[in-house]
Amino acid sequence: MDHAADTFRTDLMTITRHVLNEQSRHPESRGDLTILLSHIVLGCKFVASAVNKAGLAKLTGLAGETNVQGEEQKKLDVLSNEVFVNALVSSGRTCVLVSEEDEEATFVDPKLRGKYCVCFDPLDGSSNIDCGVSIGTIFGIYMIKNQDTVTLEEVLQPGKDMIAAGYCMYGSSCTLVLSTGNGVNGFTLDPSLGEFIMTHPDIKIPPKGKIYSVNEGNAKNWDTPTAKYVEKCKYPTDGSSPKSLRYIGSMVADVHRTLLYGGIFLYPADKKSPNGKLRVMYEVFPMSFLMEEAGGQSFTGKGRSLDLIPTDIHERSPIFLGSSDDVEEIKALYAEEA
Ligand code: AHM
Ligand code: MG
Repeated sequence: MDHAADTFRTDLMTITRHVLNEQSRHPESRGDLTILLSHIVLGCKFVASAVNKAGLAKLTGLAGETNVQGEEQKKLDVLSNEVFVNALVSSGRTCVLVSEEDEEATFVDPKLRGKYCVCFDPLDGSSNIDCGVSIGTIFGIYMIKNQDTVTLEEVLQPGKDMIAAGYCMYGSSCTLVLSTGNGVNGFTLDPSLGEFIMTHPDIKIPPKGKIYSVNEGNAKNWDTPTAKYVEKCKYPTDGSSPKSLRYIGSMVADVHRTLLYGGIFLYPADKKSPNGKLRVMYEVFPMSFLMEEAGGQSFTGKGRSLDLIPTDIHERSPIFLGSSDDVEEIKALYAEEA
């Protein structure tokens, strides 16, 4: 009898093994995406470790903190951006980077260029950093036709053209959720091995959920369909039970719960912010890609989120995403309004 196997899982599906398996489904592939993803994974491990130590190392962004050497400490979001920029550039597989932290897109030195464009939010959920609540990294990957002549216009592609997307949540555990266009899988960082191990194979969102997630503090400025929808969540008229409200204020954590438990996450437009708050290229698109790959839907109030064609790298859009039946309801309310 195999006693070791009783106590330990000894055949682990690491994220590297999974990505290599995916690669073998494309015999023409030269492994570039595999290399790029391994650099992103390294970035996530680095940021996870910095987030874990943040309180101790005084990295959390309390303005003006200095360390014992008297050097100014970098804020965690600035540090995370540097980590990912370095990881992506050094992969030799990227030509353009779009980061929430950088006003302009970064065009990689021609000598280090590869065929991918990566859009990312290195540390999302800024209001939760200093109090130790879950935060995360979000990324989306596009292929560029010609890396030597790439222009900004080519970077402004609709979300449906992405070839991979994912997020890493720095929470009670560190979880990386990834899709390369063939379903969605979740991996949890085993700190003793330093490896992401598959813990959530082939994630499918339940078709209908019991939770809605929105910043209700903005309700005074909502449009009619959003207001009607949230009213229905609280006072259903079809005899069903009211939905529960859960809102963390970190998109990665709110979307992760929505993906696993079902329900709907909303960051709608309101009178003060007609385009909502969340950014198309590195928040709305990657999360919408994952949601659709898991069998859910993502809607902007006008149409499918992944059909948007951004005109600016930091453009915003309203977003309603989650269980298919729940998103259908909000779509119907917007259709009534039209
Ligand atoms: P950030 O990029 O400044 O961190 O803002 C994005 C975050 C999302 O993680 C979250 O969904 C949203 O802002 C919460 O916003 P609000 O505080 O308005 O509810
Ligand atoms: Mg953000």
